[in-house]
Amino acid sequence: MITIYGRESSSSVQLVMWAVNELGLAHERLDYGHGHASTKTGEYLAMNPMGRVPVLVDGPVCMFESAAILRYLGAAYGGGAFWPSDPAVRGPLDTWAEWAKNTFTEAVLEIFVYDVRLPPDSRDPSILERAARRLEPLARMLADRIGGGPWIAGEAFTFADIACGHILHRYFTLDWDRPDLPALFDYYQRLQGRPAYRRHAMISYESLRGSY
Ligand SMILES: N[C@@H](CCC(=O)N[C@@H](CS)C(=O)NCC(=O)O)C(=O)O
Repeated sequence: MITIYGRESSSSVQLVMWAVNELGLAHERLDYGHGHASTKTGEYLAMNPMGRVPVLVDGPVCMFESAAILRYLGAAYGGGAFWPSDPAVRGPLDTWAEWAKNTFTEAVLEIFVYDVRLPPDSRDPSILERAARRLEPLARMLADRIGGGPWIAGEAFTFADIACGHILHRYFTLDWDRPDLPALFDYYQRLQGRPAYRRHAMISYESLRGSY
């Protein structure tokens, strides 16, 4: 049985929860992090010295960093198309997975912090303008990569779709001046055809409003 520690409102937890459910793995999720059980206890810090969510425990395996957890799940349970065994196939997909987590998601989260986390009276519109200028070309890159898809790899749904897609609910629901990118919007619509995406990656962030 896999245990995931982390609140479902965290985008990093959503990435892991979507993956676990997409792969049909038996698991439980325990509410830890902002507004829930503390991640600063000695017991939790022994699992993740960063004191962040998520943590995944699978028998003797204990991990943090959602992107690493996704790769672990792919290697351990993915098989077939989801986690291609050929490095020449997996490597280029992993490029997009890495880029999505470290570059694209970080840029979306900059707008998330502005639009959701900051109390309205401490928002400086120039921060939003700068964040939008950073995100727009990245969104174009992702739209160009997806093209007609249907998925990042083409016909096969893979771990790279989880890395790229988990943050799109926020990308498309935050209040900012999004560029018109039909390929990206169509991809987001296709993702919504996957029950695990709808249930685990389209979570309300209302409980986080004004929480900075
Ligand atoms: N790079 C880490 C980021 C972890 C992280 O910053 N998690 C946030 C939520 S997305 C967190 O723990 N926030 C504090 C809290 O919930 O107590 C990962 O992908 O796992």
